[in-house]
Amino acid sequence: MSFGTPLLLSSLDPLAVAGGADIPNAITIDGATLSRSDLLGAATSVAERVARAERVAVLAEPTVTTVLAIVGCLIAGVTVVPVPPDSGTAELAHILADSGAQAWLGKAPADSALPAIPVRVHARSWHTYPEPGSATTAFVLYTSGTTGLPKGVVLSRGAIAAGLDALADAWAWTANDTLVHGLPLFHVHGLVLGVLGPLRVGSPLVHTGKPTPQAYAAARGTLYFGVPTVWSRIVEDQDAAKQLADARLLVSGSAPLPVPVFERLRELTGHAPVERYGMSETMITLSTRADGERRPGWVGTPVRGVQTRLRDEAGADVAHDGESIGGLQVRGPMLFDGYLNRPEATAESWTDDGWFKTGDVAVIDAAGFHRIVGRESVDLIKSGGYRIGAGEVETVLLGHPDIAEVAVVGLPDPDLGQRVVAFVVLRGAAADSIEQDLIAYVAEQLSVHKRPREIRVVDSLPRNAMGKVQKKRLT
Ligand code: MLC
Ligand code: AMP
Repeated sequence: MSFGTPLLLSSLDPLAVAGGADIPNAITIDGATLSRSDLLGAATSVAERVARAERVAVLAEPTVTTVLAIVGCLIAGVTVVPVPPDSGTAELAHILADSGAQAWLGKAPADSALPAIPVRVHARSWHTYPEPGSATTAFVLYTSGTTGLPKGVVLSRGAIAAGLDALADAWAWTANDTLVHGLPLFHVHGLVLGVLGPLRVGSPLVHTGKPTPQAYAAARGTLYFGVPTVWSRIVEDQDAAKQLADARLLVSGSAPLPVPVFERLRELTGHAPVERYGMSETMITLSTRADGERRPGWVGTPVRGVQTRLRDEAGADVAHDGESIGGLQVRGPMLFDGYLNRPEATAESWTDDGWFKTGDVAVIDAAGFHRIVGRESVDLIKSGGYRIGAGEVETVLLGHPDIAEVAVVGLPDPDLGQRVVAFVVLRGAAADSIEQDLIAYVAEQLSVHKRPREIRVVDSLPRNAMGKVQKKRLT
């Protein structure tokens, strides 16, 4: 292993495989298991096909093909744009145009104008490629902002390597672990931590498809990743939860873990979950530690290499006294390189002295423990761990002929944390099925997880004297 080096995936070095370090069950996904040497041989064959491209799109279904496409690109130094497999037409068109992806690698959506480079699951190559430099872009990950279309987060190999090594340190994650999760492969959590993490550490991965309580229980791993919705569904299924007692570490992140879920998980499994905090732009910057305190409602201390601070609205320092609230700013080696094609948005997200403004508000106590209090903007919604921009959903709904005005908010939800609710003012009488029609309309344009769960038809939206919608009054 090579912790501390900037060489992403150096533990996939063919010499290690030839030297007897093969792992028979390196990855299990979609019912198939690949050994490390199979994975390496097949991914190198992908690398040979794709090596002349600069940037390719991968329809990130949880399959062997997706894993091979991504690892092949990492070997060849080609940038991957992971695309949510359920992307609607508007979202897909934006991601392809903005990213400049030259081709699909693996499966392509129907009717796509881009060429597709096939991934041959059974092909093998043992060619060796020089390790691309750590400044090479590994991924452009699309993520929603408060307004406008999703922005492409440019993540380098060096940032990913630093981020993964810091987590291996915090969680005492080693080749003796078996990681289990069933998260999507187009975000930091499921893809970077959940696929590249085990490859770098050398621990087998079991991807469960959907992250159901039964699948988590059956997988018999040592290390489990989940968003809070996954954990809250697991504690509802006592039998499944009790089967996680043999695990080493249960890790929650991507959204706040409700304290009652933390407590119930501890009761049923005997494990206090590790909570960690991150963003697409920063990877994981805060975590409780395998060997440290786990405090319900708190996300722990900075991981290796990270510094944090709190600032008030005027930019002044906020005390680390466990009570004073401020905007959380971070810096460290796992941060992104900027938003693709968006120099202004990139500049706005950094302070003049080089700290990244997370947009989250937090408190820090005297021991350096952090609690995330919420977000600065009501327009970024977290539902089931997915980040959804209210503005993006509003823009789509305003394109529907029956809608005169719309405000999209995230209302508290016991299962999803927040659920997407659209308050709409109609232009006139509409069909009885208008609510279902509008939900389906959003799913056609964006990803299905961005659909409102509820549509509420209202006569008018609450506005202030300036005419701005007062979203806090929409409950
Ligand atoms: C959903 N459904 C709807 C609907 N929304 N039907 C009608 N209208 C709507 N608005 C349907 C679904 O299609 C599904 O149908 C069924 O209802 C259940 O949907 P669900 O409640 O959404 O459950 P599920 O599909 O199981 O999804 C829950 C979940 C998912 C937790 C599995 O939200 C998830 O995978 N979240 C992970 C997000 C994530 O990885 N975030 C990380 C970001 S990175 P059917 O027919 O399919 O059953 C990051 C950095 C960090 O944040 O810190 O990690
Ligand atoms: P994303 O870019 O999808 O990774 O979303 C990042 C956002 O998720 C952060 O800015 C936080 O608002 C939220 N988040 C991630 N992890 C946590 C956590 N452990 N607790 C609270 N919020 C979290």
